[in-house]
Formats: sequence, structure tokens, C-alpha cells
Amino acid sequence: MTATTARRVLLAAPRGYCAGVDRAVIAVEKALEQYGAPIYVRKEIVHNKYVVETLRKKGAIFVDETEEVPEGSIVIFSAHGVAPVVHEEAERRKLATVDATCPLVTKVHKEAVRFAKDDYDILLIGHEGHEEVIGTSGEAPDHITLVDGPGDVENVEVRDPEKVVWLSQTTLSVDETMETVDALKQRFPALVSPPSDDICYATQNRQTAVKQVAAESDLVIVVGSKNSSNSVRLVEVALGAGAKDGHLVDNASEIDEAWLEGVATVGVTSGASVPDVLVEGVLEWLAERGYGDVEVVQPMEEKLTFSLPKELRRDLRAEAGRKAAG
Ligand code: 0O3
Ligand code: SF4
Repeated sequence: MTATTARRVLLAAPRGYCAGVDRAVIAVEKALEQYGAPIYVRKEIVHNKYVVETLRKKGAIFVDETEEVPEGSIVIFSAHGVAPVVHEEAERRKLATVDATCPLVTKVHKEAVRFAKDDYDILLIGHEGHEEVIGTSGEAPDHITLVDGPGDVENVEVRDPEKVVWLSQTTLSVDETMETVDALKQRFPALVSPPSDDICYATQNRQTAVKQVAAESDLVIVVGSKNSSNSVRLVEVALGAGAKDGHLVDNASEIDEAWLEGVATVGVTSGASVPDVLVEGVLEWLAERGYGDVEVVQPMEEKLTFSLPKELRRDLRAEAGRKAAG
């Protein structure tokens, strides 16, 4: 068999949009339809360049802080969640808000509030400076200490080693997080675990799928933006699971032909904030270079969906009622 005939693509599934991203992106689109442009969005609604650019063209204005939003306007909070001070600031400025925080991020916020109320020291495993971590930490700043990976564990200080719990960002590497937890347990044997997984189903499933693909791939291409934590993690996980090479690209134009040298099997996947049209572009690019044989590798299915943010549902219902009344 020649190298050419052996060329193939292993396409990971699940990949791409998770339920929280789907909900957040639709929330901006529906808000634009319902209230009309401009609609302000605090931070990138999800960490994907293409998504942000597409919504910008439809009339969304992305700002870094609520104070940049003119009084009386509508602002949408991103899927990564916000600290309570952001809600307070929006209220002070009389902004109408739509909270597109993923319900699974909100779940971690609630855990933080509950453990802080019980006076635990909370060790939040996550990446320093990431918006989700800033939002979660803001729920109980006096009780939360950030632990940015296993290397950070030796620096952790707590008030009472008998009353410590760990929580985490939703989009971390499962394996690296377990390493961090093991190291924390060495230091604090009484460490309490979160009541249920903080790393969400979508992050876990995409990592499981890419591991299967990576074991048989010479190269893994992950579609996603550089600031997307879960997408960056997929490259790391692929390399850790045996892929000989791995790269993160926003779209097909960022693929380097040189990566294909001597490559028989290319694994392809995408982060939770990535629309599938970008993956389709990558598959077309690969097909033009002899990698037209695509096999889907799907260790599990996903069915979860979330309803739209409640403020938006209320206004859409009222509008539908007005229309029905003629
Ligand atoms: O948290 P991350 O940088 O991975 O964010 P993305 O790329 O926007 O993906 C969606 C994840 C999210 C909104 C928080 O869990
Ligand atoms: Fe929600 Fe998980 Fe998607 Fe984040 S990656 S938006 S926590 S479903």
C-alpha cells in the first residue's frame, strides 16, 4: 500500500458547540432580533474569533467593562460568567441585562457561595486571568485561592487544613486537574471534593474523543481560538495521548502544508466554542491534499440543551403574546 492510499482523517465526535455556547450565541442573535442593534456584550460572548466577528457584523458591540455601556442600554454577559460586582455595576448604570452565563458555570458559582458560607477555604483550580476564574472568585474573594496547576500547590496557604475544599474551572484538562488534586491531597488530607464534577460534560467528552483519535494520528488539528481554554487543552491532551504532532488553528488558512510531511492519519476536532463550518473548511482543505477519506470516531453522544436566559425568554414570550393579540 502506498502512503497516498493510506491517507485518512479521523474526525472526533463530540466536538464543537456545547450546550452553553449554543445558548449564549443564540441569546445574542435573538436579542438583536428582539431589541434591535446595537446590543452590547461584555467580553467575547464565547472565545472564538469567527463567532465574535459574525455577531459584530449583525450589530453586537463587544466591550471589556460594563462602564463602557451607555446608560439605559442592553448588555449581555458572556457564557464564562461574571462576578456579583458586575451585576451591581450594571444595576447602578440602569442597564438591562441578559445573563448568558452557562448554567454549568453558575453551578460552580453556587458551590463557591455555599462553601464560603460554611467558612471553608476554597482552592479554585484554574488558569490565572481567565474570565471564568475571575467571575467565580468574585463570588467569595476572601475565601478563594487560585491554584494554577500542580506546580502551584506548594505555594498554597490555608487558615485551617481541616476545612478545605477544591473547586475548578469548567474547561480544564481532566488529567492535569487530577494531578493538581492529588498534590493538594498530599498537603491537605482532609481536602473535600466538589459535590459533582466542575469540569463539565462537554470538556470531558471532547477530551475523551480526542484521546481516541490521537492514539492513531500522526497529526491532530484542533480548530479553535488561541484564548479558548478548552480548545488549547485539546491540543495538550492529544499530544499527551500519543499524537505525534498537534496544532491549534482558527481556520483552514492557518494550516501549514509542512505539517503534512510523512503524515498518513490526521485527527481533527474542535473546541466547545467553534462552529462546525470552520471544521468543514479544514476537512475540505485536507481533502484537496489527498485526505478525503473521513472516519468519525465517536465514543459517546451528547443530547444536552439549555433554555435561553430567562430575561430573554420573558421578552420573547411577551412579544409573541402581542403578536397573537394582533
Ligand atoms: O473557557 P474557554 O476559554 O474554554 O471558553 P470558550 O472557548 O468560549 O468555550 C466555552 C466555555 C465557556 C463558556 C465556559 O465554560
Ligand atoms: Fe457550559 Fe461546559 Fe460549554 Fe462551558 S464548556 S459553556 S461549562 S457546557
